Amino acid sequence: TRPIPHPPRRVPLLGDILGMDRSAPSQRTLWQHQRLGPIYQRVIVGTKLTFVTGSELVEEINDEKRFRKHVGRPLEKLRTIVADGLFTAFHHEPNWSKAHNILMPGFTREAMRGYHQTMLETTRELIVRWDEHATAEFVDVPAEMSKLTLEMIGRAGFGYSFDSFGRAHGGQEDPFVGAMLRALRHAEQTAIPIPFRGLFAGKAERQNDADIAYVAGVVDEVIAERRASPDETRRPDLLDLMLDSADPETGERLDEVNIRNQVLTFLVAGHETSANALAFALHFLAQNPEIAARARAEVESLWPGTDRPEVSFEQVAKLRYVRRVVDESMRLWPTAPGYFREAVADTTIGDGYGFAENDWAFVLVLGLHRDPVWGPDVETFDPDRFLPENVRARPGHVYKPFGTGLRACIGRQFALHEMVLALALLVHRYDLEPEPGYELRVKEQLTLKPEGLRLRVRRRVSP
Ligand code: MNH
Repeated sequence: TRPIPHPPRRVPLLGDILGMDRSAPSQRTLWQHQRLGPIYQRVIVGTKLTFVTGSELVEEINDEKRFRKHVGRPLEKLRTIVADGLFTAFHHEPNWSKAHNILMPGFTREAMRGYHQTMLETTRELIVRWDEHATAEFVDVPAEMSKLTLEMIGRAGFGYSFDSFGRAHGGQEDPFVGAMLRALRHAEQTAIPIPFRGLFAGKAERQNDADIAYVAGVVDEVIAERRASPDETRRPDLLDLMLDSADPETGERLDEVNIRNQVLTFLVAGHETSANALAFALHFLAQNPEIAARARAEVESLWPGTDRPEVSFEQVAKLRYVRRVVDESMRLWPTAPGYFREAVADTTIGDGYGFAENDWAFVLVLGLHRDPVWGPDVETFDPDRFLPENVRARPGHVYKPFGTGLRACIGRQFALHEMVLALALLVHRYDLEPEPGYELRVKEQLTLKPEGLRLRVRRRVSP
């Protein structure tokens, strides 16, 4: 084997601690790759952190026979909230395959058909609000998209509304949302070690315990409510699947605690990534009027001259250009910036980079999506990269916004349907105007998000 490249300046004992950036670790890692090549390693006090981004190396690391998902430190931290839920389960935990088998029917094309109307109505509620308030002011795009996607997964998955667009909370968000987001941020902050943090953390820890307890209590109520009033006539949603069906392999059902972990997992994994991807897409549309015009031409051709389009399930799959806008947004800014893999047994990748069993690497998708196979102009936003002939000309493993293998995103179809639908309705109804002088800054909180993105939305279609 040969040594993996590392940053130039090693500090005695501590190792490669120089040049870390806690506030933007993925963007920092992208920059390191640009200097050090497709694989590099930091050794910090004896702990190896390996980063991979090159197309050929990623192809090997994605090989399910040689590598599997690794629950990296940020995911491990989330386990205080969601334990062995699908996203954070270790490969050997029996609840993973049980829950996977039970929930898969909730993510088929037929299941999407069942969620479609809910997604449509939720987007219409957002539009009603934007019509009332937004035209004069700038819209806080990431915040609004976050409400939208949280409502979509809450309602479609569990029949639960956070009342994000209502006035029940005097314009404030549901306390569940605040508690969940605080707990998430807390898990993230403790994912990166800071010496002596524990000494000052008493108050934050107590708040966190209270937040987790509150969130768990709300989910238990949702489950209890459903148990008390089952509805046989409704299409089964994710909650029904978990309450009423057994794993075909083992014949076993999910236990109460695991169901709660899964509900929280879906609320967490299923809303911020989609919300931020939608926000990036709206940014790129606002910045590229000719691309927005093409997207608009496509939606206009489906719904000419109507103010309130009746969007059918099948029509969403016909929005090929809008879909390419979504795909290209996730290429430049994959909102899940990467994923962890670990070696199943001792192995080497490339020409001789050694991995012992269980050694892990972080695949920086942010960098993979800028690999030379994408051409010379990787920073340019160009949806036509996803024209079928261009997709066919590239290897499949260079576009991985939803991860890879057995543990890839179970919600991919859900996310694509909601994003294409919402984006189509928004460009159909509004002209998007950027805030003068805004330059994209990307904030990292587990997911990537366009920081401070505000747009003015002007209604296009008159009533
Ligand atoms: Mn999602 C896993 C990205 C939307 C539910 N998701 C993953 C992984 C990536 C990912 C990457 C793999 C992580 C890893 O290897 O450690 N997910 C996304 C993106 C979007 C997204 C970029 C939107 C855009 N995800 C959604 C939605 C849902 C969802 C929507 C639910 C409705 N995701 C999951 C779950 C997992 C997951 C659950 C864990 C799957 C498993 O390990 O079995």
